[in-house]
Amino acid sequence: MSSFRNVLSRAARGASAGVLAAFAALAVAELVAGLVRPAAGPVTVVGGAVIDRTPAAVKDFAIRTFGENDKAVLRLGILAVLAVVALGLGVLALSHRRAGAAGVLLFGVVGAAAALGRPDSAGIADALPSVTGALAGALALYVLAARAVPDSVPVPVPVAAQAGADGQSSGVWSRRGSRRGFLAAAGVTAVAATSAGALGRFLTARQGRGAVASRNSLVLPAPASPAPAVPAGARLRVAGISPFITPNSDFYRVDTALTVPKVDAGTWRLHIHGKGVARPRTYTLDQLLARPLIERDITLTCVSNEVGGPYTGTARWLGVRLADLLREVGVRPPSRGGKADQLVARSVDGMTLGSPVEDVLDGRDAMLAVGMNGEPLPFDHGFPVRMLVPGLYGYVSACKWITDIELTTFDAYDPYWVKRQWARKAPIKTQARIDTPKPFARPAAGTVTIAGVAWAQHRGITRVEVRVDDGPWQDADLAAQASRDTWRQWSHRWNATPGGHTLTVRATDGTGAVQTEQRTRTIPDGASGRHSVFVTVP
Ligand SMILES: Nc1nc2c(c(=O)[nH]1)N[C@H]1C(S)=C(S)[C@@H](COP(=O)(O)O)O[C@H]1N2
Ligand SMILES: [Mo]
Repeated sequence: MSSFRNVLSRAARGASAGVLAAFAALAVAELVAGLVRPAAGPVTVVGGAVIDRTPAAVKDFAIRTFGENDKAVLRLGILAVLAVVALGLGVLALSHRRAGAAGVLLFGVVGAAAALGRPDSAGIADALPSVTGALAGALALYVLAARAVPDSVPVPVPVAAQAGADGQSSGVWSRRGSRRGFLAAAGVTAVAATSAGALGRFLTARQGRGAVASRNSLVLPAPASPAPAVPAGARLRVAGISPFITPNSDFYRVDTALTVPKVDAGTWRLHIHGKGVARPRTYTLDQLLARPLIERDITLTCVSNEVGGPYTGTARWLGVRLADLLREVGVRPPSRGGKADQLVARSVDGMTLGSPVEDVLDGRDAMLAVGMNGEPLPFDHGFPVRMLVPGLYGYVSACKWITDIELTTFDAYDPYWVKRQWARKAPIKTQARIDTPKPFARPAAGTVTIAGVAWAQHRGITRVEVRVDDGPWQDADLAAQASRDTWRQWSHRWNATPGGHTLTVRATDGTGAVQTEQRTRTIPDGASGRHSVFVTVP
């Protein structure tokens, strides 16, 4: 019994040595990342590598299931895997100290490889956080494992070697094997690691301060071309309907960035170059802001949005007309002999998104946006500058933290998502969504208002119809259309009768095409099908 307990406490000490060593490794890595480049931290780079290698279907599942928490879930997953491996390495280190320490170093190699393989890697220095972290972790494990050897297997040391100055023996057992020795070493490791981690966080926060200050001091100029007034009838007064303008704090966020890029507006640059660019040019933010700005209400939609899903929103965007910049550097549309048919936008974190040059130059309000709903772009939404092309899903148009525009061809280059099973071209599909009643709601019998939004950006919405169960399609009341690039609210009064009912909606776009009934997945170019909500009238 007592030997069983000994084995248990031995294993527990091994395991805690492993976990502490892993903690020390991550903390030191965090500190070094704070000094070198926060985005080069091991959890961030490994997470980024995992995101890039995740099959499209799994990624889509993650976005669907965890929504905006997808990144937190990934981080927790990585930490959980690390914790389990650390437990194992700690127990291993009790009997094989070198092997345990080597195991920790191996993780450093994985982290370093991930860091150097990131598209935004700043070179060899990016390996430093992982390497130094692993060295610290290996050392910690080596030292802790030595002290974790339980009392029942004492290490005999010649008495003379431990004799004090007065010749008195201080004991026959080495302190290495004592429980107190282990606890002391563990305590020192924990305190040192916590301090290193805290200092790392502080340094990281400080690095972002310049960007935060540059955003706080940014004064957006008034638009030369203000947004057309939203017609009074564009906003329906129905409880539970999506507001016409989505507040920034509620605006969906979809991207691959594990740490949101904090770009300093003062040092930000946009480089435009590539095929058919007669005069390649680099712009500063001040140069963009000095140009006439346009202001437009535009609904942005994510290709990962399922039928009835939440990844769509409307904002009042302020920005530079992209077509003007492209013409200035000599770009012509393919239909007028231009050499490039694809515009590849690249972000500071190495994301690439490709849009058809023809669409960008066809007169629509494609822009490099600097403002969102009256304030500079929030960091989450691409500060200082992002691209928007009305009518195209975000992944083929809406590059956040943009820093480079390259004119090329669809034949010559596949951007990030296209390399991962998504379509090269992806105009937004016509969709109508029921916002109220909610699925499985229990509205009282009598008049119930069914309402929601419908979108078919750049084609516009001309009709929305609602059907109850297998009944006839009935015209919903349409709110006034603000523009064909925005969604349109609709509502329908229904005389609800007791029982279970399926409510279905469909929209017709400006070309007269009725939203298809055909259900498709989000991959490769957006979900189609009609939104239904089941309710029970008690
Ligand atoms: N740099 C960068 N830009 C990006 C992405 C990204 O992952 N990285 N995701 C795109 C996708 S898929 C969409 S739907 C929109 C979402 O923009 P939002 O997060 O501001 O709503 O950004 C686009 N721009
Ligand atoms: Mo998206």
